[in-house]
Amino acid sequence: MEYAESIYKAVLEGDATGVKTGVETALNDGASADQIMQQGLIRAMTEVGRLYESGEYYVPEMLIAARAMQTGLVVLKPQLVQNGVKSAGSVAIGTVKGDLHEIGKNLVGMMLEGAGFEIKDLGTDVEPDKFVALVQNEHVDIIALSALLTTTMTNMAMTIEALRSAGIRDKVKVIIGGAPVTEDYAKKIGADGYSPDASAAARLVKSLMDD
Ligand code: B1M
Repeated sequence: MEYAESIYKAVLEGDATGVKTGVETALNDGASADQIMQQGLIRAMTEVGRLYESGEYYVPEMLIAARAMQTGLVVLKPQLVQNGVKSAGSVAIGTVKGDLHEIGKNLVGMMLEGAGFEIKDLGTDVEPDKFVALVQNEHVDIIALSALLTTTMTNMAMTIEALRSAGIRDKVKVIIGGAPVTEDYAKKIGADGYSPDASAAARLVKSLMDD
Protein backbone atom coordinates (compact mmCIF):
# COMPACT_ATOMS: atom_id res chain seq x y z
CA MET A 1 0.00 0.00 0.00
CA GLU A 2 3.03 2.25 -0.39
CA TYR A 3 1.53 3.67 -3.57
CA ALA A 4 -1.60 4.75 -1.69
CA GLU A 5 0.48 6.84 0.72
CA SER A 6 2.40 8.57 -2.06
CA ILE A 7 -0.83 9.41 -3.95
CA TYR A 8 -2.48 10.55 -0.72
CA LYS A 9 0.46 12.83 0.10
CA ALA A 10 0.68 14.22 -3.44
CA VAL A 11 -3.06 15.16 -3.41
CA LEU A 12 -2.72 16.89 -0.04
CA GLU A 13 0.27 18.83 -1.35
CA GLY A 14 -1.56 19.71 -4.57
CA ASP A 15 1.23 18.03 -6.53
CA ALA A 16 -0.52 17.14 -9.82
CA THR A 17 2.58 15.55 -11.38
CA GLY A 18 3.13 13.47 -8.25
CA VAL A 19 -0.48 12.25 -8.33
CA LYS A 20 -0.26 11.34 -12.04
CA THR A 21 3.04 9.49 -11.59
CA GLY A 22 1.77 7.82 -8.41
CA VAL A 23 -1.37 6.51 -10.12
CA GLU A 24 0.56 5.33 -13.21
CA THR A 25 3.14 3.52 -11.06
CA ALA A 26 0.43 1.92 -8.93
CA LEU A 27 -1.38 0.63 -12.04
CA ASN A 28 1.89 -0.72 -13.49
CA ASP A 29 2.57 -2.47 -10.18
CA GLY A 30 -0.80 -4.22 -10.40
CA ALA A 31 -2.93 -2.19 -7.99
CA SER A 32 -6.59 -2.13 -8.97
CA ALA A 33 -8.28 1.08 -10.07
CA ASP A 34 -10.75 0.68 -7.21
CA GLN A 35 -7.97 0.36 -4.61
CA ILE A 36 -6.21 3.44 -5.97
CA MET A 37 -9.47 5.35 -5.95
CA GLN A 38 -10.51 4.36 -2.40
CA GLN A 39 -7.11 4.24 -0.63
CA GLY A 40 -5.46 7.08 -2.53
CA LEU A 41 -7.74 9.68 -4.11
CA ILE A 42 -10.96 9.45 -2.07
CA ARG A 43 -9.11 9.11 1.25
CA ALA A 44 -6.99 12.17 0.39
CA MET A 45 -9.99 14.29 -0.64
CA THR A 46 -11.80 13.33 2.57
CA GLU A 47 -8.77 14.64 4.48
CA VAL A 48 -8.71 17.80 2.33
CA GLY A 49 -12.34 18.39 3.32
CA ARG A 50 -11.47 17.91 6.99
CA LEU A 51 -8.52 20.31 6.76
CA TYR A 52 -10.73 22.90 5.08
CA GLU A 53 -13.42 22.59 7.73
CA SER A 54 -10.88 22.88 10.54
CA GLY A 55 -9.49 26.06 8.97
CA GLU A 56 -6.08 24.59 8.10
CA TYR A 57 -6.78 24.79 4.35
CA TYR A 58 -8.43 27.69 2.54
CA VAL A 59 -10.24 27.70 -0.83
CA PRO A 60 -7.01 27.98 -2.90
CA GLU A 61 -5.41 24.93 -1.19
CA MET A 62 -8.64 22.99 -1.62
CA LEU A 63 -8.82 23.95 -5.32
CA ILE A 64 -5.20 23.00 -5.96
CA ALA A 65 -5.64 19.65 -4.19
CA ALA A 66 -8.86 18.99 -6.14
CA ARG A 67 -7.10 19.75 -9.44
CA ALA A 68 -4.25 17.42 -8.52
CA MET A 69 -6.79 14.71 -7.68
CA GLN A 70 -8.39 15.20 -11.10
CA THR A 71 -5.13 14.47 -12.93
CA GLY A 72 -5.18 11.09 -11.18
CA LEU A 73 -8.78 10.52 -12.16
CA VAL A 74 -7.95 11.16 -15.83
CA VAL A 75 -5.38 8.34 -15.70
CA LEU A 76 -7.76 6.05 -13.81
CA LYS A 77 -10.96 6.66 -15.75
CA PRO A 78 -10.39 4.16 -18.60
CA GLN A 79 -9.61 1.45 -16.01
CA LEU A 80 -12.63 2.35 -13.89
CA VAL A 81 -14.91 2.13 -16.94
CA GLN A 82 -13.31 -1.12 -18.14
CA ASN A 83 -13.58 -2.75 -14.69
CA GLY A 84 -17.12 -1.46 -14.25
CA VAL A 85 -16.30 0.08 -10.87
CA LYS A 86 -19.60 1.31 -9.49
CA SER A 87 -19.83 5.02 -8.84
CA ALA A 88 -21.17 6.15 -5.46
CA GLY A 89 -24.05 7.83 -7.31
CA SER A 90 -24.78 10.26 -10.08
CA VAL A 91 -24.91 14.02 -9.45
CA ALA A 92 -25.97 16.64 -12.00
CA ILE A 93 -24.49 20.00 -11.11
CA GLY A 94 -24.99 23.45 -12.56
CA THR A 95 -25.15 27.16 -11.85
CA VAL A 96 -28.72 28.33 -12.26
CA LYS A 97 -30.24 30.37 -15.08
CA GLY A 98 -28.86 33.89 -15.42
CA ASP A 99 -25.77 33.19 -13.31
CA LEU A 100 -22.26 32.84 -14.79
CA HIS A 101 -20.27 32.17 -11.60
CA GLU A 102 -18.61 28.79 -11.87
CA ILE A 103 -15.62 28.57 -9.52
CA GLY A 104 -17.58 27.41 -6.46
CA LYS A 105 -19.70 25.06 -8.59
CA ASN A 106 -16.56 23.53 -10.12
CA LEU A 107 -15.02 23.06 -6.70
CA VAL A 108 -18.15 21.30 -5.43
CA GLY A 109 -18.06 19.07 -8.54
CA MET A 110 -14.41 18.21 -7.93
CA MET A 111 -14.99 17.38 -4.27
CA LEU A 112 -17.90 15.14 -5.22
CA GLU A 113 -15.80 13.47 -7.91
CA GLY A 114 -13.10 12.98 -5.29
CA ALA A 115 -15.71 11.29 -3.10
CA GLY A 116 -16.46 8.78 -5.88
CA PHE A 117 -19.58 10.29 -7.47
CA GLU A 118 -20.19 10.50 -11.20
CA ILE A 119 -20.61 14.17 -12.14
CA LYS A 120 -22.71 15.49 -14.99
CA ASP A 121 -21.72 19.15 -15.18
CA LEU A 122 -24.30 21.23 -17.04
CA GLY A 123 -22.18 24.38 -16.72
CA THR A 124 -23.47 27.86 -15.94
CA ASP A 125 -26.67 29.73 -16.81
CA VAL A 126 -28.61 26.46 -16.84
CA GLU A 127 -32.29 26.68 -17.74
CA PRO A 128 -34.60 24.66 -15.45
CA ASP A 129 -35.77 22.62 -18.47
CA LYS A 130 -32.22 21.33 -18.99
CA PHE A 131 -32.30 19.69 -15.55
CA VAL A 132 -35.78 18.34 -16.29
CA ALA A 133 -34.63 16.81 -19.59
CA LEU A 134 -31.59 15.23 -17.95
CA VAL A 135 -33.64 13.58 -15.20
CA GLN A 136 -36.14 12.35 -17.82
CA ASN A 137 -33.46 10.89 -20.11
CA GLU A 138 -30.62 9.76 -17.86
CA HIS A 139 -30.05 8.30 -14.43
CA VAL A 140 -29.51 11.11 -11.92
CA ASP A 141 -29.65 10.63 -8.14
CA ILE A 142 -29.05 14.19 -7.06
CA ILE A 143 -29.17 17.67 -8.59
CA ALA A 144 -26.78 20.21 -7.05
CA LEU A 145 -27.64 23.84 -7.81
CA SER A 146 -25.28 26.76 -7.34
CA ALA A 147 -26.13 30.49 -7.31
CA LEU A 148 -23.94 33.46 -6.39
CA LEU A 149 -26.37 36.29 -7.01
CA THR A 150 -29.37 37.34 -4.96
CA THR A 151 -31.08 37.98 -8.29
CA THR A 152 -30.54 34.42 -9.56
CA MET A 153 -31.05 32.35 -6.42
CA THR A 154 -34.80 32.52 -7.10
CA ASN A 155 -34.12 30.37 -10.17
CA MET A 156 -33.33 27.52 -7.76
CA ALA A 157 -37.02 27.60 -6.77
CA MET A 158 -37.94 27.76 -10.47
CA THR A 159 -35.84 24.67 -11.16
CA ILE A 160 -37.54 22.73 -8.37
CA GLU A 161 -40.91 23.93 -9.63
CA ALA A 162 -40.04 22.78 -13.18
CA LEU A 163 -39.22 19.29 -11.85
CA ARG A 164 -42.55 19.29 -10.00
CA SER A 165 -44.51 20.43 -13.06
CA ALA A 166 -42.89 17.68 -15.12
CA GLY A 167 -44.03 15.14 -12.47
CA ILE A 168 -40.47 14.02 -11.68
CA ARG A 169 -39.73 15.85 -8.42
CA ASP A 170 -39.73 12.59 -6.43
CA LYS A 171 -37.27 10.93 -8.84
CA VAL A 172 -34.35 13.09 -7.73
CA LYS A 173 -33.01 14.89 -4.66
CA VAL A 174 -32.15 18.58 -5.02
CA ILE A 175 -29.49 20.33 -2.97
CA ILE A 176 -28.46 23.95 -3.13
CA GLY A 177 -25.51 26.16 -2.22
CA GLY A 178 -23.69 29.39 -2.98
CA ALA A 179 -22.86 32.57 -1.08
CA PRO A 180 -26.36 34.14 -0.82
CA VAL A 181 -28.11 30.82 -0.10
CA THR A 182 -29.08 29.63 3.39
CA GLU A 183 -30.51 26.57 5.10
CA ASP A 184 -33.76 28.49 5.65
CA TYR A 185 -33.99 29.32 1.95
CA ALA A 186 -33.47 25.65 1.11
CA LYS A 187 -36.38 24.72 3.38
CA LYS A 188 -38.53 27.52 1.99
CA ILE A 189 -38.19 26.37 -1.63
CA GLY A 190 -38.51 22.66 -0.82
CA ALA A 191 -34.91 21.61 -1.54
CA ASP A 192 -33.67 18.39 0.08
CA GLY A 193 -30.54 19.97 1.49
CA TYR A 194 -28.18 22.89 1.71
CA SER A 195 -24.44 23.02 2.13
CA PRO A 196 -22.28 26.07 2.83
CA ASP A 197 -19.16 24.77 1.07
CA ALA A 198 -17.71 22.10 -1.19
CA SER A 199 -16.54 19.84 1.58
CA ALA A 200 -19.92 19.89 3.33
CA ALA A 201 -21.56 19.22 -0.06
CA ALA A 202 -19.66 15.94 -0.36
CA ARG A 203 -20.86 14.89 3.11
CA LEU A 204 -24.43 15.97 2.36
CA VAL A 205 -24.54 13.98 -0.89
CA LYS A 206 -23.13 10.90 0.86
CA SER A 207 -25.77 11.12 3.59
CA LEU A 208 -28.59 11.62 1.07
CA MET A 209 -27.37 8.58 -0.89
CA ASP A 210 -27.33 6.53 2.36
CA ASP A 211 -30.98 7.51 2.94
CO1 B1M B 1 -19.43 38.30 -9.51
N1 B1M B 1 -20.45 38.86 -7.94
N2 B1M B 1 -20.67 39.28 -10.67
N3 B1M B 1 -18.24 37.76 -10.96
N4 B1M B 1 -18.24 37.72 -8.19
C1 B1M B 1 -20.03 38.33 -6.64
C2 B1M B 1 -20.77 37.03 -6.33
C3 B1M B 1 -20.42 39.53 -5.66
C4 B1M B 1 -20.69 39.08 -4.22
C5 B1M B 1 -19.32 40.62 -5.74
C6 B1M B 1 -19.65 41.83 -4.90
O1 B1M B 1 -20.40 42.67 -5.31
N5 B1M B 1 -19.09 41.91 -3.70
C7 B1M B 1 -21.67 40.11 -6.38
C8 B1M B 1 -23.01 39.49 -5.97
C9 B1M B 1 -23.88 40.42 -5.15
C10 B1M B 1 -25.14 39.72 -4.80
O2 B1M B 1 -25.94 39.39 -5.62
N6 B1M B 1 -25.30 39.48 -3.52
C11 B1M B 1 -21.33 39.85 -7.83
C12 B1M B 1 -21.88 40.55 -8.94
C13 B1M B 1 -22.84 41.70 -8.57
C14 B1M B 1 -21.59 40.24 -10.27
C15 B1M B 1 -22.14 40.93 -11.54
C16 B1M B 1 -23.64 41.25 -11.52
C17 B1M B 1 -21.26 42.18 -11.76
C18 B1M B 1 -21.73 43.05 -12.89
O3 B1M B 1 -21.62 42.68 -14.03
N7 B1M B 1 -22.27 44.21 -12.53
C19 B1M B 1 -21.80 39.91 -12.65
C20 B1M B 1 -22.93 38.90 -12.87
C21 B1M B 1 -22.69 38.01 -14.06
C22 B1M B 1 -23.67 36.86 -14.08
O4 B1M B 1 -23.44 35.90 -13.41
N8 B1M B 1 -24.74 37.01 -14.84
C23 B1M B 1 -20.63 39.21 -12.04
C24 B1M B 1 -19.61 38.62 -12.78
C25 B1M B 1 -18.49 37.99 -12.28
C26 B1M B 1 -17.34 37.48 -13.13
C27 B1M B 1 -17.79 36.85 -14.46
C28 B1M B 1 -16.44 38.64 -13.42
C29 B1M B 1 -16.61 36.50 -12.13
C30 B1M B 1 -17.01 35.01 -12.28
C31 B1M B 1 -16.00 34.23 -13.08
C32 B1M B 1 -16.30 32.77 -13.09
O5 B1M B 1 -16.90 32.18 -12.19
N9 B1M B 1 -15.86 32.16 -14.18
C33 B1M B 1 -17.11 37.01 -10.78
C34 B1M B 1 -16.49 36.72 -9.54
C35 B1M B 1 -15.17 35.97 -9.62
C36 B1M B 1 -17.04 37.11 -8.29
C37 B1M B 1 -16.43 36.97 -6.89
C38 B1M B 1 -15.32 38.02 -6.81
C39 B1M B 1 -15.84 35.63 -6.52
C40 B1M B 1 -16.80 34.45 -6.66
C41 B1M B 1 -16.01 33.17 -6.47
O6 B1M B 1 -15.64 32.52 -7.43
N10 B1M B 1 -15.67 32.85 -5.21
C42 B1M B 1 -17.66 37.32 -5.96
C43 B1M B 1 -17.28 38.06 -4.70
C44 B1M B 1 -16.86 37.12 -3.61
O7 B1M B 1 -17.42 36.04 -3.46
N11 B1M B 1 -15.93 37.54 -2.83
C45 B1M B 1 -18.64 37.91 -6.90
C46 B1M B 1 -14.83 31.67 -4.86
C47 B1M B 1 -15.68 30.40 -4.73
C48 B1M B 1 -14.82 29.23 -4.33
O8 B1M B 1 -16.63 30.64 -3.71
O9 B1M B 1 -18.53 30.70 -5.38
O10 B1M B 1 -18.95 31.25 -2.93
P1 B1M B 1 -18.21 30.48 -3.96
O11 B1M B 1 -18.46 28.92 -3.68
C49 B1M B 1 -18.35 28.33 -2.41
C50 B1M B 1 -19.69 28.29 -1.62
O12 B1M B 1 -20.54 29.35 -1.93
C51 B1M B 1 -20.23 26.93 -1.89
O13 B1M B 1 -19.07 26.13 -2.01
C52 B1M B 1 -18.05 26.86 -2.69
C53 B1M B 1 -16.68 26.41 -2.21
O14 B1M B 1 -16.61 26.11 -0.88
N12 B1M B 1 -21.05 26.65 -3.07
C54 B1M B 1 -21.86 25.56 -3.09
C55 B1M B 1 -21.15 27.28 -4.25
N13 B1M B 1 -21.99 26.63 -5.04
C56 B1M B 1 -22.43 25.56 -4.38
C57 B1M B 1 -23.34 24.56 -4.75
C58 B1M B 1 -23.63 23.58 -3.83
C59 B1M B 1 -23.06 23.57 -2.55
C60 B1M B 1 -22.14 24.56 -2.16
O15 B1M B 1 -24.50 22.62 -4.25
C61 B1M B 1 -25.19 21.95 -3.34
